[in-house]
Amino acid sequence: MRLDEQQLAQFDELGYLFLPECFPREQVEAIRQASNEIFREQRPEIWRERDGTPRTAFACQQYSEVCADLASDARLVDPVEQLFGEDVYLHQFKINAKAAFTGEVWQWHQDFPTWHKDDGMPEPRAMNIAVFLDDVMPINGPLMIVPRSHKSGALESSHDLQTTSYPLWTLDNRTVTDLVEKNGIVTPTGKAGGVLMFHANIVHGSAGNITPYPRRIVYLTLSALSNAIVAPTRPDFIAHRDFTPVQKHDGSRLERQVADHAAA
Ligand SMILES: O=C(O)CCC(=O)C(=O)O
Repeated sequence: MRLDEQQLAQFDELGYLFLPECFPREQVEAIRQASNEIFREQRPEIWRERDGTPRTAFACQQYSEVCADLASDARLVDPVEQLFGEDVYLHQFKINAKAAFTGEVWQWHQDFPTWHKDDGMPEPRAMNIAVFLDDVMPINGPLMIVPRSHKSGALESSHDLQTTSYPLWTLDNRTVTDLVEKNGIVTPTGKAGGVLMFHANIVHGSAGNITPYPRRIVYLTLSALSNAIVAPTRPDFIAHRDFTPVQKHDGSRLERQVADHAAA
C-alpha cells in the first residue's frame, strides 16, 4: 500500500494519517479472536492495569500466528518504508486493550523520547502504525493527537512511574497547553479495520475508558534499519533486538488464516 502525494503532504504537515477501512471485517475478526486468546494468557509480556485488567500484550507476534502475519503485512510495512526510504525492522509489537469500564489513560507524551532514553534509539526515524480492532469512537478512549506537534522536535519530558502501571516519559501540562492552544486536538475515530500512523514526535495520549465498549488497537513500531537501538534498558519483549529487515508479504496470509478458521 503506497501513500499518494496528498497523503505524504498531510503526514508531513500534520504528523499523522488515518486510513479508513484498510482491513476487511473478516480479517479484523480473526485478529480480534487471536487477541481474546492472547489476553486470556498469564505471561510476563502481558502488562496489567493496577486492578489486574490486561493493558498491553507486548510481543504477541512471537507466539500468535495471526499477529506474526500482521507484523509483516505489507499494508502496514509499505507506507513506513516509503516514508523512511529504506527497509525497516520491528522495534515493538503490542495490542493495547483499553478494556471496557477499566481501561486506563495514556498520559500526554511523544514516543521518541521513550525510545531514545530507554532504548538508545538514535533518531526519530521510527513510528507507530496501528490497526483498530474495535470501532474507535469519541467515547471509548480514542487516541488524542495534537496535530503539527511533531514540528517541535523532542520536548522535555519526565519519567512518570505513578499515574498508571506502565512507566512513560510524559509532558508537563504547560507544554501540552501551549501546543494545544496553537494546534488543537484531533481524535481519529473510525470503524475496526482502520489504520492510523503517526510521527515519533507527535504529542498524543488517551483518556480512560468507562464505557461498555472495549477499544483494542494493535501497534507495530517500525524503525528505519539505519536507526537500530544501541543501549536498550527495557526487556526484549518491549524493545526488540532483532534488527533484520521485516520480510513483508501481501495480505493473503491473513486471508488464509480467515479461511482456515472458517473451515475448522
Ligand atoms: O493506545 C493508546 O491509547 C495509546 C498508546 C500510546 O500512546 C503509545 O503506545 O505510545
